[in-house]
Amino acid sequence: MAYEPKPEHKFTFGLWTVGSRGTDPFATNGPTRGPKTPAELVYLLGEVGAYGVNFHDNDLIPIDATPAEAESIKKDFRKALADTGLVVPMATTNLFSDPIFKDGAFTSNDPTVRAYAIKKVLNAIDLGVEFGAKTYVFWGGREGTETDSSKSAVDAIKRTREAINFFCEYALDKKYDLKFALEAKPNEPRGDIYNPTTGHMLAFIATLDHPEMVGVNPEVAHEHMAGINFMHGVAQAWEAGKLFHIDLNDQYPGRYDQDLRFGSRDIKAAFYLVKFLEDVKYAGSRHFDAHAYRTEDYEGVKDFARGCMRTYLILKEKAAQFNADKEIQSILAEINADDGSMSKFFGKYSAEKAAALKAQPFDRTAIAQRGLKYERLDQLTIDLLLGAR
Ligand code: GCO
Ligand code: MN
Ligand code: MN
Repeated sequence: MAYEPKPEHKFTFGLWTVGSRGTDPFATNGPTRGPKTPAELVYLLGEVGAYGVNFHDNDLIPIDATPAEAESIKKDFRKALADTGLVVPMATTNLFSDPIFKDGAFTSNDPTVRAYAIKKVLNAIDLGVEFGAKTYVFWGGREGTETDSSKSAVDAIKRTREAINFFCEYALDKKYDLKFALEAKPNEPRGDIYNPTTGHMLAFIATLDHPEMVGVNPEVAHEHMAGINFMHGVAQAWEAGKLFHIDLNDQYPGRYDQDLRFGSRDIKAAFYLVKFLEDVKYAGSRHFDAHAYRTEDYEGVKDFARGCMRTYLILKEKAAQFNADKEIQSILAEINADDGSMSKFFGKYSAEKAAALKAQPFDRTAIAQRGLKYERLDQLTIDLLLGAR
């Protein structure tokens, strides 16, 4: 079967993604789909061919479950994993749904909220590790403000740093094989969220006690909400050795957080992203953090999940076609041509090099007049994506 998802593609979904009941962001418009248990969602994911399932602590175990209830849910979930062969590569904590987090978790002004948040994460890490998670995500959905009269933006960063440092030490102390991935988002559900982009997160990670344990989990929609080029941020994270996880979905800029099926909005951006991930041989999960339209029943949820994976695989094929296309490659070879005559000026600084470079004449006008064929190159890419090539 063409474009069939296989375990080696590492396609994963969150319990909260296929489990989304179609509640829309306007709270008066409630669910359009009935609830499913975590085990039922694992069977659904098994049916569509996913490789793994991720969860927030409370996707699996409700926040007010008794220990006996928790054990019985875990037992059913474990059985569903064994029956389907699905794995749990990533886990995370819900630090945003309960009203206690109305003004943040790690960044709350209230020390009891901050302490409760840290305790909740410690338990959630144990739960994730119990099911084999190797990546632990932090998304600070409520770590922000509506009014900047309320909080110190510097304390917010310091408190987040202290919390992440604490969790790194906890994982080391417990000898967990775990790394952390920080997920940025500019806004929603808060008016503004601290560390709003992947770039902010990368800078923040460099200030941690164990930066080697911490990377990023960039999400398509979040960077599109910020109006920036997602693939560029992913590439920067990759180059820094920090691309620990990725959240794939889609989003129109300037709208509320839409979580659309991967590749359903900006096919070209999705193509460059898939091409990048495949070209560099990114080995991590391809996690779809999206949900089906509110119009769908659970058959539509399966259509949604299958669509995410199918589009990824089609774009992967297009990327291979791009790399094999003689005309595209000859333009790329031409625009990347290097006769070596400038090599003596690059690389490590020396006084001689600087002096030689200052003495070198450059014909600015002639260089600037050269056409770069990017129009042709882009149209070839469009032809290829539209199936006309
Ligand atoms: C969102 C986020 C979340 C996180 C999830 C895992 O916009 O709501 O993307 O879905 O990814 O909480 O950390
Ligand atoms: Mn999101
Ligand atoms: Mn996400």
